[in-house]
Amino acid sequence: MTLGEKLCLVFLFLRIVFTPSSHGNQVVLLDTTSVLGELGWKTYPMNGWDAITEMDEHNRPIHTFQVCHVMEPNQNNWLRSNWIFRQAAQKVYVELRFTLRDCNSIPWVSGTCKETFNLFYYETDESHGVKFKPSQYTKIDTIAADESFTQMDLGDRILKLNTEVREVGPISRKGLYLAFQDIGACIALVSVRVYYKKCPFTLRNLASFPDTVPRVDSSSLVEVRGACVEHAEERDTPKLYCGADGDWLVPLGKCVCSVGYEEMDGACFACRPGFYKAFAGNIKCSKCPPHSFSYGEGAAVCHCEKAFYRAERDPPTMACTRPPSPPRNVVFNLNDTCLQLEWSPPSDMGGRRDLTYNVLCKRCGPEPDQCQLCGEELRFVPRPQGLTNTTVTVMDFSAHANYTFEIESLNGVSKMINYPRPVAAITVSTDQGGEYTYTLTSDPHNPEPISLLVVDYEVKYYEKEHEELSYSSTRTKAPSVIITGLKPSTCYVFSLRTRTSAGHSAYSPKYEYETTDDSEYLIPPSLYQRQNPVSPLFFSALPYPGVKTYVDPDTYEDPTQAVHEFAKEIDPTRIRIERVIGAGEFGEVCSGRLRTLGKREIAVAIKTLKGGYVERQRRDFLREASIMGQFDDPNIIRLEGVVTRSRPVMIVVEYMENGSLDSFLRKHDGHFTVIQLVGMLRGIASGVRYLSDMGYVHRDLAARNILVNSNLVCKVSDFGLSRVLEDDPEAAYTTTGGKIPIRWTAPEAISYRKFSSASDAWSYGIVMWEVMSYGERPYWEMSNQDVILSIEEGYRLPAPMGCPVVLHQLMLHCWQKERSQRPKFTDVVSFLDKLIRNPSSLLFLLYSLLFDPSVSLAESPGEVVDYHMFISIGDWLDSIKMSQYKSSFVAAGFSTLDSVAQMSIEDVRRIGVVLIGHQRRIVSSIQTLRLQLLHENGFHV
Ligand code: ACK
Repeated sequence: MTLGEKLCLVFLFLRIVFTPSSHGNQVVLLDTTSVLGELGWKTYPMNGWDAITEMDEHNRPIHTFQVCHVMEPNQNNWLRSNWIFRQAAQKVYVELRFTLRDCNSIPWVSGTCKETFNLFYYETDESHGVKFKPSQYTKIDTIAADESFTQMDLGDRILKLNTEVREVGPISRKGLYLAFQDIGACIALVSVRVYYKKCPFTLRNLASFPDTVPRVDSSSLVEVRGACVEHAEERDTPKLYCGADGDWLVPLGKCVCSVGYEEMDGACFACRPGFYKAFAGNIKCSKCPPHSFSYGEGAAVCHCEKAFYRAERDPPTMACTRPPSPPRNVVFNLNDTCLQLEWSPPSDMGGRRDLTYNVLCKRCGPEPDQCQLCGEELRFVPRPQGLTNTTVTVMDFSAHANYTFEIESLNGVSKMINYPRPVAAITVSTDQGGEYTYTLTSDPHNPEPISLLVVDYEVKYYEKEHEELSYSSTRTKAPSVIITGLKPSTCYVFSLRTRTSAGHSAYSPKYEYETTDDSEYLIPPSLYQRQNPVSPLFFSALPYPGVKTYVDPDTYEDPTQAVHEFAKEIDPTRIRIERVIGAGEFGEVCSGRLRTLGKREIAVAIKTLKGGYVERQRRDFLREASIMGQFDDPNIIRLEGVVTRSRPVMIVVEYMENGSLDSFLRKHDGHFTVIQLVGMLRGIASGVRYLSDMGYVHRDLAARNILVNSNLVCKVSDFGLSRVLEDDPEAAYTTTGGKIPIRWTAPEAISYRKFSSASDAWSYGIVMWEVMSYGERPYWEMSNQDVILSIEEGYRLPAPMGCPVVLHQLMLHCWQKERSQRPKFTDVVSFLDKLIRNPSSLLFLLYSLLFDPSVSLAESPGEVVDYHMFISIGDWLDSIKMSQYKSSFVAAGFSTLDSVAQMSIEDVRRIGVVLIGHQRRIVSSIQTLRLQLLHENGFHV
């Protein structure tokens, strides 16, 4: 083949539009499409690879390398890059764009023509000039084309460009060379891009995070501390984690704007004149309160206008105030025993409410200037100073004297002025002396209680253990009420208030009452008699109406009795232990056989209690059997029986061939279809639904506590209430003293031990995440403390790779902070059933619709869900981030998913998608769509 022929194969590249594929989180170390001068790459031998540089329409060079010795045998042509400085990279990505010619399309080359080439690298600390030793190079991969091109394609002038990316690393030398080995293919290498990923500089929560290079090991994250932006200060240490793909994850902590600064678009700006901010925090600057001002920028407080003040304890948010004007309308009322002074409040309170009055007494002689302060002889009721009412009574006057009373009004800022305070004065003369008796006047501020008409009573009650977080209440017009539905043996707190024509009274003091199993109970009438005008109420507790519920074995005085109530005793001669499969808290776990009474042999797992146990251990060990024995559900591990009358003590349960779910998934990473995984999740949800219907809260749902049998049926195991947590290696002590598997547990259960089926729902969401990520550790290697913090701040685990959005939405639903908003297990089961019946629904983003129990999809087998009504072409294009083509699709008449599923690549080009990357993305989504429409039941990720 002549050079001319070769070039004819490859010149068409010049027509290729280069779409830059760099992203914010890539640092490019080499990009042949942007090198303006000579590339200077070396070829060995000289006549192997050809470097061909053409100019594009902007007169910029396009460097390509081509080789096409397909007719000659034993080719070994090398092309070596320049030395590439690695900068901060620990691992680099090499993106190659090339075309490879299909050997079938070239006549007479069947023995010699190849369709691959090899990519190599060599790490060195410096450039080696022209020296090149292939033996120093390490092979990265053999590169083949996804799409090779044939003569016909050329005739159509359609060029199939392949893009392949390979990872190289870890690398530790200063730089590296790349080398391309051709062994007889027809290749044109159009561009080579070498880059590494970094988490780019970012601002989050008013903290800046520097460019950070991820760890080489893709499963671990780099923890990065942020620095507060200018005029901001730390609240909780701001942190982000840099993930392997250069994405920032899990924002924790934050900075807040300092005093005098407010947040705007991620920065802190000084408050404008006339505004202030007195506290650090994410609040805005406020306008200065009345009678205050700030001249400069960044004010922490506003200063008071002249003649206005702030008292020592006044907050900076309060208006500036001034002393009050004097009291008005002073009058007196003298009877034969005492003097009563009365006045009206000042017309100007100075803007405050802390008004008091002082009464100053002067006793004067006949001349006005012969006044002196009254001594101790007068009595003031209630007192002379610090009066809050506008009246005072004065007694014990001397006969024939003139008294002047000055009444001054004061408030919190009166101290701030030292000029004479405004007073109101009155002069009183007496003409009679001696001892007086007096009668107490009635206090106008303590009027007789007014009788109001009772409208009804409201009784509020809640379980003492749950504090006041959730309570029930009932109203009654009658002065007694019967409250039903109380749980037996539970302590309740009652409190009562009255509604009168004037509104509600305050709640009465709390009254505690513990229900028994059966008795009716009357609360002693005297209890509420203090709560006038409330008549006594009577309470009557009735037992909880019942479906079958779980019985806590701890309520049995003799735990052995509980075991025998719920578990069969097995004759140990019927058990054959075969091998040890693991270690439990109390002893070994073995597999073996159990001869049933029908003489059949079944596979069982046998948990043993090791010798030398103390009674408490025996009781704890058997507690699990007492619990398990109460359950009968296909998704709960089945108890066959116990051996308690001989040694060793054993618990015999059904055998689960695939062991625990977490290790099973890790062993089979990526092996299952989404539908298979959803099937497992459905089983778990159904098991927990059964438990919650029984009133049992598991408290330790986690993939490690789910067992899997040979049919991939998942069953919930590990029962034992608090004991379970003691024995779980994941459980950590919390500040409240409990031991809790933090990563799996709902926040309210961690912080105040509020365990419920809703906290089980949270854990179930974590199990979903474990399943969809094939046993990845929730929150990776973050510390427990950071997990708690990040949950508190609203962070939730992202969707695992390949996990359909609807499933992640279900997880997020389980991780609602407000526990009443989490889904009920019965709804989870029916939701997952819908997905299983209609695998195509996994594709769509309409979680709320699918979750709605009233929406049923394809109830009868064979009926295919009509999701077309749920999803538009627009939704579909949005979901693959190709929204810009909406109008092109519609204009060309592709308005339903069905019609899109029929489209070919030519159709996609014809409607105006020119960029090759976009064509690829759309076509690949169309292929998925088509697959889903065709194989409703064989859906693979
Ligand atoms: O992950 P695994 O193989 O599954 O290792 C643990 C080990 O015993 C200690 O608990 C396995 N195991 C527990 N119960 C059963 C069971 N019913 N069937 C099979 N394996 C079980 C568990």
